Amino acid sequence: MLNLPKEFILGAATAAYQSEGATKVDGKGRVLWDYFLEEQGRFSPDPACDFYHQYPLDLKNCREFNITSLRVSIAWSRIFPDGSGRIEPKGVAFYHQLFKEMRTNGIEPYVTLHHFDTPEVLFSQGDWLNKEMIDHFVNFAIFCFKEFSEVRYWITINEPTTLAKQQRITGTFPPGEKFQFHKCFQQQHYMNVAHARVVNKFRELRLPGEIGIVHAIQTVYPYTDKESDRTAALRQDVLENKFLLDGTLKGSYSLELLGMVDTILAENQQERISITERDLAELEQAARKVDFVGVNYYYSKFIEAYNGPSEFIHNGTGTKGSAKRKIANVGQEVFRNDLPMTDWDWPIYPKGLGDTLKRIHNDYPQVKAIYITENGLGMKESPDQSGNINDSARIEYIESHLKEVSNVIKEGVPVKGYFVWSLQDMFSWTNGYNKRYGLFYVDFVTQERIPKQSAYWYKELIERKGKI
Ligand code: BGP
Repeated sequence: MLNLPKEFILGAATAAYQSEGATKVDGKGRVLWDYFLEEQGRFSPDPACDFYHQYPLDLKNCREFNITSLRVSIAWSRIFPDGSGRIEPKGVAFYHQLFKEMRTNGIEPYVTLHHFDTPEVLFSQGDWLNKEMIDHFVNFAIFCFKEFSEVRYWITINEPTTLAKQQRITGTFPPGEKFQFHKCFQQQHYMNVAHARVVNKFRELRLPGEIGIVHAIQTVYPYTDKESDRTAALRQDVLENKFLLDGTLKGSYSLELLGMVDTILAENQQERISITERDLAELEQAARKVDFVGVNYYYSKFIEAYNGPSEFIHNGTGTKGSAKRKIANVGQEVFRNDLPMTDWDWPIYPKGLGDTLKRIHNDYPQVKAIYITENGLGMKESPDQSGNINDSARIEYIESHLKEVSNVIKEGVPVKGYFVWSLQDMFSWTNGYNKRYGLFYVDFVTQERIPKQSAYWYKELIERKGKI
């Protein structure tokens, strides 16, 4: 039995590069992924689910299925093809049309400014490791704030942890670097500063609306109670979560935290990162001014001490049991046999979401509102003989995570909404097209949409105001 507050928002989420397709039309500039995917040759971001042309259909589906809040992102390189300077009017016009169509269908846009899609020109200049990227990002953000007055909810950056980790540690995001801990932390810091500068500008310009950031949080637990496992879990948490959470929600890094960062760097023979007084002042100011934090949660990690060489094998095909995740002088992930696992080796553990929400509330009490901005289950799916998609596992997944949300709300944690990832099937950055998350099935050849069983369930949940 689910019992969410009646004003609780139940929405869905998308991201530009994964859904729009149309990467070469209407003057769109290239992004970091274009070359990386071309070189890999595994799959193409075109046509994805062709949201660029099919959005009226997707928004109509939202309306018919009671979804009145939708997360979308603005592709930076549709507006500024080179990341800065020249503006592409067709890109600007597209987002005006999109927001207009959303309003016509009674849908509130929650808009992300950076969802993994740095323009190629800026990527080639160092991406988030080049401090000038921050200036360009602030300019892009200010342009969007002033231009798109249709938007009331802004998200600065999606999942800084995923970007930093997958670009610099696991090698699964472009440029594909591995175990560059110094770069990972430096990039995290610069993204914290970029987020802070955008928030501070937003307030300085006295713009209407609300602004926040979206963090992916994989809740980290020690595999056993041994001290060595507890230390490993703490380090993993610093690497993935705490440095970003403290930087954006507390607005400072404690000496203890910086000490742990230095230890991880020193033990991996890498230099310390640079942080200026001015950066810290920006962080401190922004943490007081942020309106909400978004939490993307998919799975938790159980970490055991590990001192061998770093080894990371990405399961990007859905071949269960093929992943390895070991980080030297940090820890290795243990896959527990007692927990259900997705085909991509992500343990399903709803309690991790509840624990993370409580942690945010306890450690960052000034956070006024939390949204689950992504949560969902990736599966290999196809219609059955009668053309239906029975995704009861997804319903179970969503329901069990929403139960955790409902429990922590009763304990006083200010969770205001939940956005299922994803509205429709789309392309997954490192897994391509066979990892489907949508409430709506997409035939990527014909672009036909079919509501899955989960879409009907979600519709009813919204109709019954979170009580089912
Ligand atoms: C988050 C991203 C999304 C989406 C989701 C699912 O990290 O914000 O863009 O991709 O994860 O991940 P994946 O596609 O790797 O299964």
